[in-house]
Formats: sequence, C-alpha cells, structure tokens
Amino acid sequence: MNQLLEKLSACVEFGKIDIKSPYPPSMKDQEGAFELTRSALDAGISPGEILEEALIPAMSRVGQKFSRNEIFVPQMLMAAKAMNSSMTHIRPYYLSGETKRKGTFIIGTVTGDLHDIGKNLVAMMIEGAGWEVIDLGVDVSIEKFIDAAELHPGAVVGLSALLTTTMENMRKTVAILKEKFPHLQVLVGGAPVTTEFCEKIGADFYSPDPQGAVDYISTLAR
Ligand code: B1M
Repeated sequence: MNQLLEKLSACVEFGKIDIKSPYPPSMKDQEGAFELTRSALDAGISPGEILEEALIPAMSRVGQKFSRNEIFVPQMLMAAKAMNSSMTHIRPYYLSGETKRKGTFIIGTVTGDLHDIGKNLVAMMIEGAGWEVIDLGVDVSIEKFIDAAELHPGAVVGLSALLTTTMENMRKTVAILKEKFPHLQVLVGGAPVTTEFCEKIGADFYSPDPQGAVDYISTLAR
C-alpha cells in the first residue's frame, strides 16, 4: 500500500486526529489524519482510494481489537474522531453541484444506536449522486422518521443500525413506517444487517455499502 495511506490508516486506527492532538502520546507532534488526508489528496490519491484502502480498513481493525478486549470505548471514540477529521477533506469531493435534485432521501441511525460513520458515508454519497439529503442523525426515534416522511412526501428513507440490539428497533421502525406510508421505499444497512433480515422485516432493499445504496436509489429517481 502507498506509504501515505499506510500512515493515514494508522492515524485513524490509533486515534491521532491532527498534529496538535496530544493523543496517542506515542504519536505526539506527528501529523495526524487531518494533515495526511490533505497530503494524500494533493498527491493525487482519489477520495475513493483513501476511504477503501485507509479509513475503512482502519475502523475494521479497531472493531477487531475491541472484540478481543485489546482496546475500549475511549479508544474507539478517538478512532472515530480521527476518521471524522479525515472526512472533512473528503466530503467536498462527493457533494453534488446539481441544482435540480433527483429526489429526497431521509436517513438516520435507528433509536438506541449512536454509530454514525457508515450512515454519514451513505448520506454523503447519495447527496453526491444528486439527491437532497435530510440527515436526522443518530438515535432517531420512530416519531422523528414519521415526521420527516410526512414533511417530504415521495422521499426515500434509509435506516442504519450497527448493533445487534438495535436491529429490533430497525424492525419496529420499518413496520410502523410501512403501516403509515404503504408506498414508502425503505432502504436498510449497517454491519449486522443482511438481505435475509431486510426481507424478514419488510424493508425494500439492503445494501452492504454506500455504492449499493446509490445504485438502488438511482433506480427510484423521479
Ligand atoms: Co461501537 N460497536 N459500540 N462504537 N463500534 C461496534 C459496532 C462493534 C461491532 C464493535 C465490536 O464489538 N467488534 C460492537 C457491536 C457488537 C454487536 O452489536 N454485535 C460495538 C459495540 C458493542 C458498542 C457499544 C455497545 C460499546 C459499549 O459501550 N460497551 C457502544 C454502543 C453505543 C450505542 O450505539 N448505543 C459503542 C460505541 C461506539 C463509539 C461511540 C465509541 C464509536 C462510534 C462513533 C461514531 O460512530 N461516531 C464506535 C465505533 C467506532 C465502532 C466500530 C469500531 C466502528 C464502526 C464504524 O464506524 N465502522 C465498530 C466495529 C466495526 O464496525 N468493525 C463498533 C466504519 C464504517 C464505515 O462502517 O458503520 O459498518 P459501518 O458502515 C458501512 C456499512 O455497514 C454500510 O456502509 C458503510 C460503509 O461501507 N452502511 C450502510 C452503514 N449504514 C448503512 C445504511 C445503508 C446502506 C449501507 O442504507 C440506509
């Protein structure tokens, strides 16, 4: 792998946000995710490569270490912060200049779930594909999804869940949304979600990644 990407990936894995960040002490005074992402882009590495080769694998290593009890929630949080600082440079590349939007996409992480990195990636890429995105954030109650769907008739709704415990909230959210708005298209995703689960809960489509979400929603464009 490119050396710059390797360094960037390590910064996200160990939670090194930027050069001023004192954490982790072993990386003090070194450039962090913020500076290295800028350098990678300036060196002509594409935002897609940065995401696929450095940022996403770093978060996956963080998850594996957390599962093995080698790191704990504070370290996961620092990794997420480092990833977000990197995303400040990447996001503008995905934003669409289109003025006529293809439709409206409402997205949120379901109630009880605070994970937003994957949801933010999906939102960013769908916005980049020309949709107006209403991002409801994390820990989104069913009522909030209902209010947003009422406010934006014809919108497509996307739900993200990262915890096996919040998959049940995803199921409830889909059930109530479908009861209230039978024609509403609901897209689901997140690490524990599968095609089988999507079918079981009556959602319309499951995508394991943002590109799949973009491809699907493009088929629904007005
Ligand atoms: Co948490 N966490 N976490 N965590 N965390 C996981 C998910 C976990 C797998 C780690 C582990 O044990 N290995 C585990 C869940 C286990 C399970 O349920 N089976 C876990 C746990 C247990 C917890 C806590 C319970 C820990 C605790 O407190 N004891 C707690 C729960 C808090 C809560 O939500 N109520 C918790 C907290 C946190 C932090 C807050 C510290 C932080 C989140 C910060 C943030 O998001 N701002 C965090 C992090 C960073 C993770 C890991 C390490 C990384 C998640 C991530 O951002 N991945 C994660 C382990 C892992 O995933 N490997 C873990 C990168 C991101 C790009 O991937 O989100 O999967 P992902 O999104 C992908 C796809 O899934 C897809 O596209 C994205 C790009 O490919 N996708 C969609 C996502 N949403 C989509 C929607 C779509 C379509 C595609 O359509 C609508």
